[in-house]
Amino acid sequence: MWLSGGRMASVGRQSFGSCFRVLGRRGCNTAAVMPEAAGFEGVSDRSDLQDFSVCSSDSFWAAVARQRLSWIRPFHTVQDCDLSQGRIRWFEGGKLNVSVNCLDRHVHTCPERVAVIWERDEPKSEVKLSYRQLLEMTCRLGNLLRRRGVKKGDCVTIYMPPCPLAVASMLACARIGAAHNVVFAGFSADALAERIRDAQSSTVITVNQGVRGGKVIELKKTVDAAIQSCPTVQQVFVAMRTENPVVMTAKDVAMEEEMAKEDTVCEPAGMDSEDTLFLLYTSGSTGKPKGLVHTQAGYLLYAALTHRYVFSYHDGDVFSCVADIGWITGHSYSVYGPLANGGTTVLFESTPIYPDPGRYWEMVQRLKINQFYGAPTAIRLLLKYGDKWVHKYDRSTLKTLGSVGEPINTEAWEWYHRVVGQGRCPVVDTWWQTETGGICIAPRPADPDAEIVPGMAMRPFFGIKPVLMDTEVYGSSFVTSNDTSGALCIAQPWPGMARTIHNDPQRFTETYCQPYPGYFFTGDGAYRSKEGYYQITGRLDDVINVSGHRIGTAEIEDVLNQCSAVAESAVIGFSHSIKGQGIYAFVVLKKSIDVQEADVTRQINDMASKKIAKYACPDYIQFAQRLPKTRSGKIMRRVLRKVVDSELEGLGDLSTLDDPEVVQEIIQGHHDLL
Ligand code: 6R9
Repeated sequence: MWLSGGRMASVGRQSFGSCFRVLGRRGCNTAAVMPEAAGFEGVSDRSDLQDFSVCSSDSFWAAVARQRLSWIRPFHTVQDCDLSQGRIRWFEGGKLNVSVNCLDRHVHTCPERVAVIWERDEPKSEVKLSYRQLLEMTCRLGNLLRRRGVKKGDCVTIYMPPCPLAVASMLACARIGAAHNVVFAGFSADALAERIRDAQSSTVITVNQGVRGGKVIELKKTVDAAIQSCPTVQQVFVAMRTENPVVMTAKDVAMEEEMAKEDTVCEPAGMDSEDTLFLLYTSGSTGKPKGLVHTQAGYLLYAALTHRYVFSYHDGDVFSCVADIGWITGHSYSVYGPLANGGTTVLFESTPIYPDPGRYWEMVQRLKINQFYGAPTAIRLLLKYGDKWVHKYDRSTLKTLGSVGEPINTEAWEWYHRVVGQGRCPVVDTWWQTETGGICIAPRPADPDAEIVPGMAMRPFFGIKPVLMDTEVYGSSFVTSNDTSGALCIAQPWPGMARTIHNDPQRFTETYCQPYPGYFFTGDGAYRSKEGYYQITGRLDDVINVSGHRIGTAEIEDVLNQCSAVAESAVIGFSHSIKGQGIYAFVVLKKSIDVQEADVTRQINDMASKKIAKYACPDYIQFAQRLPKTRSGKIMRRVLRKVVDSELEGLGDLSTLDDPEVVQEIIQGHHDLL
């Protein structure tokens, strides 16, 4: 798998002036790399194609969009974007329907091909649905939504675990022109309510109960509690995941019963390219989650293209992304990417260790999975259980292994590659975000024998131009040299990127477009190696990543500060061997209240799981008399981070601290806690 260095030179090329050059090489193999690129003049290999996709971005995306998507009406303008203004518009004038692209066109050619394999929590009880069946399910639901008043432009909240009805719900919204807002079914009633209110949904779709790792989860009850504070909600569709009846109220609709009455044909709405396809909430550096807006054509195209080329997906392959559909990874690589490509996608409802740590690999053997896409936190967990759980099962069908959500450490990468993939499957460490819509940096596509460096995302995808900015100087120009680090930005728009933040376009511009005017700022730091490969080094803002769940420290602080005995708090991330990052909370109690620390700890954990989700509970709580603050009153998180990381040598300049003695108290408290 080791590649000659020549190919890499183009990856690291940073010159804006170097527009696409016709290299005049003979023996064109571009069609083999990417059939859509067959007509590009002067492009004779993958490296040329990468250059072309960036330098002649409009020609590239126009050709790919025409060939990959089915249009009701062709677009007249490839793009109209100005990153400095936060204006991002692709394929205007075009009309299409996303559900037709994901279903109907495959039903015409191969109705009985398996679209979805639902790997239920109960092992060996998978359910398969053909494209024809998934289309019928989607149409019945689309008709039901329409009959019950859901219109083009409405936003439906979906609170369901991964299952065919959840996929059909997403596609039914797309069919009738409604947007969806999928909320991770591990979120609490308060977190769900906040998202329903922000999205102003009048319809919620859920299941009676969820089942995960053998445990029953009361999802319908959570919805009941959430909608108490959501005046917009008029109806709740309830599907039956288990046989246990739940109390139905006047707002509730028995989903399967009502769907059975509907027709299996549903007229698809003609949607403009830039109509909203979905909202998806994600954490930022303030307490309030951001509802990122993704639109129709550009998102679908980018999800489909990255799915096919990053994972080398071929017709007939079985693709398995084990992320929950409540995250962007589930949207792009369990649902939209694979289905737009007419693929077979596995929906995973369980956990990596249920009923035992062989679950993934037993599933790979039974379902003959060809591409497996998972999170480093799960790989690190499984690694600790030993190789025997992997060796027990036949993994010879596997061709590509993927990793997403957080940096993958070398030990986990090596184990994934050597033990799971028997050293013969490329491991693609894929970097991207809710904001980017799809994978932006990954080792593939590249020549099949191209080098892959452990723990590095490496190469930009077609049309992506990463740049590194000097973190000390906001608004500065990008760094051109290699073997350097900086703030990761993307220099030009691509079709999959989020368009705005629902209800808060100004926050979108401020967060992503203004820090480095004219560039999309990702919030991550990255290193570019001598060869021009990218490695993500972590967030530059106050966002941490717990087991792949992205969460703002401000969100957790918000909750802690609501506990009656808490005067103030500061939350930071620390390095954790399985979760990637853990949560460390510094808490100052109110002097006026007499409480036991153990009671406050209990209250904090209850509040964090009630207001956000279980993963938001702190791993450590350090009670302190006061926090280190600057004279202007800002908590010096840098100092807290250094103390927790035991880097006492590098505490840095403490001269702006109001009272430097606090630092000694904090160090002592940390010492006592461990
Ligand atoms: C897809 C997804 C995005 C943040 C992102 C970064 C981190 C994602 C990564 C990675 C290192 C990778 N991240 N992939 N860090 N290597 N391969 O995870 O979206 O939930 O929005 O999180 O996750 O910090 O900025 P999202």
